[in-house]
Amino acid sequence: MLFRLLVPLGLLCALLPLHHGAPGPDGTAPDPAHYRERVKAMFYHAYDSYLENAFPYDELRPLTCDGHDTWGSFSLTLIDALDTLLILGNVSEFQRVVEVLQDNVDFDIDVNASVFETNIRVVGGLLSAHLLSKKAGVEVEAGWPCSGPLLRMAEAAARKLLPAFQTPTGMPYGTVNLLHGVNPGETPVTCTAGIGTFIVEFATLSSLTGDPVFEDVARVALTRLWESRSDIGLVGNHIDVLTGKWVAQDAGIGAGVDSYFEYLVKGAILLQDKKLMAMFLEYNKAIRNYTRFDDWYLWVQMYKGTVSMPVFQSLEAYWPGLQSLIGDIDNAMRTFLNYYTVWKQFGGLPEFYNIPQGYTVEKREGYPLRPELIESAMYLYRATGDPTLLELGRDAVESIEKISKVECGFATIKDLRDHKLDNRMESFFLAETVKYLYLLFDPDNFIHNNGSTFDAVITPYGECVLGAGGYIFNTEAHPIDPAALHCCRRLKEEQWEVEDLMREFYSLKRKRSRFQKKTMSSGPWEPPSRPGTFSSPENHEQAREKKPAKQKIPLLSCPSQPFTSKLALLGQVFLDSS
Ligand code: DMJ
Repeated sequence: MLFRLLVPLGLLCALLPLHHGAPGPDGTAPDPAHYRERVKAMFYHAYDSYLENAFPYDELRPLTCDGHDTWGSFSLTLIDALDTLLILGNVSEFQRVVEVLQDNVDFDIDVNASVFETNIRVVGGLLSAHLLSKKAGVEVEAGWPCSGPLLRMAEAAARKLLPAFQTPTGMPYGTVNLLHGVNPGETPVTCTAGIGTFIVEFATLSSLTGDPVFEDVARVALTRLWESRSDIGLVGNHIDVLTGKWVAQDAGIGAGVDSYFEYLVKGAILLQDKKLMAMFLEYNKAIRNYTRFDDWYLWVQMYKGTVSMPVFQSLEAYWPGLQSLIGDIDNAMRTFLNYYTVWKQFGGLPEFYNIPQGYTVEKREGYPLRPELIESAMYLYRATGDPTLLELGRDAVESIEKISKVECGFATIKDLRDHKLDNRMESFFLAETVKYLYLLFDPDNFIHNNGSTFDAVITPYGECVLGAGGYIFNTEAHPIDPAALHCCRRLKEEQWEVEDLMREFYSLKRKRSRFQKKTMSSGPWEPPSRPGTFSSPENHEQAREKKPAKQKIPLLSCPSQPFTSKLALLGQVFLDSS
């Protein structure tokens, strides 16, 4: 029986009892039921408007009530919003959209796309929706979750990204043409996050499809980044993927780097990979030593550790959530509260905030409805039940509705000082911001499952457990069921089995030819009575006992086993009955 009992600290945190509805400091905790409805209404205000005014374009333009392509030409908002539909309980619309996407989205297009964004939004969105399809009542095909239309789409999109990884360092280019591959003359300078943010989606793809190429390229890129860290253990912001030289040497936890750290932790939990976690913990030490001041995180020179920018960026607000995943709740709360003061000051998080001056930074006064602080509030509320976290949720709903709601959706806030708006609604608003808000106020959502319920699914490779919880959100908030990574294992194991047989075959051949040479030189050759046994009669006996035992393992069977839901929380296929 194959058990993986390494329950990560973060998961334990997620299982802690919560104290819903406890009064806040002012005695009035926000009412979760009320805010659930408000968040739902926000979602449909934006989503319906996208469908009506912008589909099939990537994004809605909320001020002109039309659409435009931004990150490709993928109907991106629809892909990004799909799993949010299920989280809000709308299975019929989920089912409809699955059909719509199959009919409308094509990746054979002459478009220069961001490798990073296509991965996190398109591949991540499709993978997550694929894995949630059954729960959403989609009639899945035989072989699901190891096959299915959304998985094929995710794979097709990811294959379009693979040429970007063909560099001398294995670190990918930032942009790829979906039809022609990497453009000649493409800049070789990629940001750190654009190199280290693939393992969650790509390892999931490899596990489901049986093709190791995705996980392999993601791991090579991670290893190269790790090897490129400075002597004091920090990474910079941009690197030349042809030479491996750092081009921008600012080290911090925000823009350009953020999801690299996030994926070391999430990759470690998803894959139960201690090496990835060890890398993160090393970085964490250096980050704390050189960049942390009073629970703020600054930017420093990666080789010297000297402060280069005393700035907080709104993208950095994912950090307390990440800290909570490694069980560092106290530090997480302190940093969260620092960031929350900035939200209170402006009714949103400006892109950059000058910490010593306590004010926005020129040309970075906007708030494009980002999710990060709300994301951290959701994780921390799961871990602590502290009502302050609901208060941030309440403030977010109130201020987003007040400042950014327009007739055709929600508009990016161009400047938090005067509430001027921009004609843009990024797809992450429906993928992340609304989703994390809803999950903050919905303690009973299936996403928060603590392993007390689950679905046992029969796959062509045996029985596996799905939907037991422990979901890992990719950096675009698309939840991946970690159990799913074990459902299609047989594909891999079948490959290994074949490789073993090949190895055995060739080693026999080699031994036989050696034997032939030997016997030919010492006398007439006779075939050995049993292949592979050239010596004593005992060996003949051992081989006779060994061979049938090996043959007893059928290549494609996976008998079910009794199990407990808690142990199955991270999911696994039970391989034999012993
Ligand atoms: C999203 O696309 C992802 O969360 C990414 O990691 C960072 N930027 C946006 C949200 O702010």
